[in-house]
Amino acid sequence: MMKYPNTQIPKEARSSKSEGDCRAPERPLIRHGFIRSFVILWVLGYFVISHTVTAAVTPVPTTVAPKKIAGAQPRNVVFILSDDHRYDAMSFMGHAFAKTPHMDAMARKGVHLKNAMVTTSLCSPSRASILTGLYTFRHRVIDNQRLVPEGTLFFPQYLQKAGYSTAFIGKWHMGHANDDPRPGFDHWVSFKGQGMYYPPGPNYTINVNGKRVKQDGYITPLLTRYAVEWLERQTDGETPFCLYLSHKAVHGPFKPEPKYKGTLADVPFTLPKSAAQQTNNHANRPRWLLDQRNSWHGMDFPLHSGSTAEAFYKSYCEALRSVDDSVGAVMEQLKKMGLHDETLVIYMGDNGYMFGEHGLIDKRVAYETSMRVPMLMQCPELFEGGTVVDEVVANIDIAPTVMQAMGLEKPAHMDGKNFLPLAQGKATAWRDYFLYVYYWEQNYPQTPTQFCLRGDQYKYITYYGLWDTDELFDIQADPKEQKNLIHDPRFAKQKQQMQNRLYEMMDELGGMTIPMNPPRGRQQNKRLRDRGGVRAADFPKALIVDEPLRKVLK
Ligand SMILES: [Ca+2]
Repeated sequence: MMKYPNTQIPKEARSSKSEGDCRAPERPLIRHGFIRSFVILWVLGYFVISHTVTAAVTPVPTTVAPKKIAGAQPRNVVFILSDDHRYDAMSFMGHAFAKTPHMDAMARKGVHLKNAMVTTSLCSPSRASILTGLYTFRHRVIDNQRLVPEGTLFFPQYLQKAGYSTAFIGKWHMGHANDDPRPGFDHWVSFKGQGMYYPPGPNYTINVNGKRVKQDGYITPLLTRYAVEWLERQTDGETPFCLYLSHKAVHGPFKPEPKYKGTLADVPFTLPKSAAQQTNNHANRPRWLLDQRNSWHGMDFPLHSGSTAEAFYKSYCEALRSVDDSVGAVMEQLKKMGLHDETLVIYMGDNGYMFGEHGLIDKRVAYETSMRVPMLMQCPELFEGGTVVDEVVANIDIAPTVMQAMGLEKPAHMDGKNFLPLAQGKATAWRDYFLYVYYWEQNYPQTPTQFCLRGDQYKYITYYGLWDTDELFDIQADPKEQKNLIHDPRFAKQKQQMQNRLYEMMDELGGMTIPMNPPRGRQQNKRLRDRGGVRAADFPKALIVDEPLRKVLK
């Protein structure tokens, strides 16, 4: 198992280095007095330490310089992204009512990466991680409200520079302001912000290669049609291509295609067990979580509506049918072109979604149903059908993986790793812990900043900047994350180890600053009075004492 490379100077070395500098007799600074020298050198020493930490992370370059892997044969890639598709809403996963025959076929004929996660469970940050190969604290796209920062590099820029054919079709959603073509794509079909399932009026248009074009009907088959038409044009047999098909579905409010609308109305539905107000362990769950239940992102007041998790979940799975059809249509087109066996197709969701788990709807949080995503991969020339990958792969790994498949080296600044060898049974160093981050935004104030470290057995979550309880779960014994072990003295050592490792990783990866944005957009902060909306939740039991901790202050 691989640990993230720690290229920092160890603590002992750091302190001896700055002490050594202080003692260096030949330094002219020493002549100006011990105290002044000490202060100056302490500052210099601090700079060396800060510089050392920053230097552990390779900066994003200012130029795009693809490096071809010697002897590698570039492969065509189709990357299909859906929006908010949770990891288990596929029929081959045994889901109660989701129907996904084409995704099932991908799992059967290809690879199911069953522990795929996102480093931040939110549309724009996750999409930025996919496109840049970077953690959120490095690309700094922390909410859904604005454009990417200046200097952001998208992996298709490398593909384009290498002479490959590239297309982006669908939802971009990093900023609402415009849908202009972004760098790295020869062909562009997109729309502002979230896009619309149906055109909201006769004059509504989308952007096709810089031209305003009317949206012709329901969005998912329309994007599929644009994708298939572009594939049809990739006929020279020499130029490798990369299609990035990015669906608007199945983002809420969920609107299924007419042929699927209402088809799940009568199927039985059971809320997840964690939706119940717990009695046994409820006392040590975070206050923010109990409060969120009655909020825009809670099951008691979902999107400030009188609707239910059941109604949401059913229309979501109905809308998913069209995304599944899209997967089938792309596969069919590749077959028609004779490229089916040699093309790498990857399907993925941009973040998870909850329908009553922990009393919540939506994503953002570090619980499994939020941070896990579906991921499937197919390429008969590379992988045996029915392969299952257990290792944790993530959105940051997509860029290095696609680049590897297309015969290009991973640029040194990217955080992710190529996961192709995992699916081929080849020995490869891999991560032992997975790091998750989410940053508070004023628009949805009910979800706090959180950092999470997920290992094979334990998951540690800290809510940063909040007087509340952190959480520790044994995700093997308690996969539904119902029993917060953080106040159990038997797990004190485990908690400490996880906490230490979390901050070590943040330090190694350049995550020890919290990115911030000025507020923008509406705030969804209402509570429904008749569901206990006036009062906040009780403090966790473990934080309450009955006696003063010290009788007298000495
Ligand atoms: Ca999303």
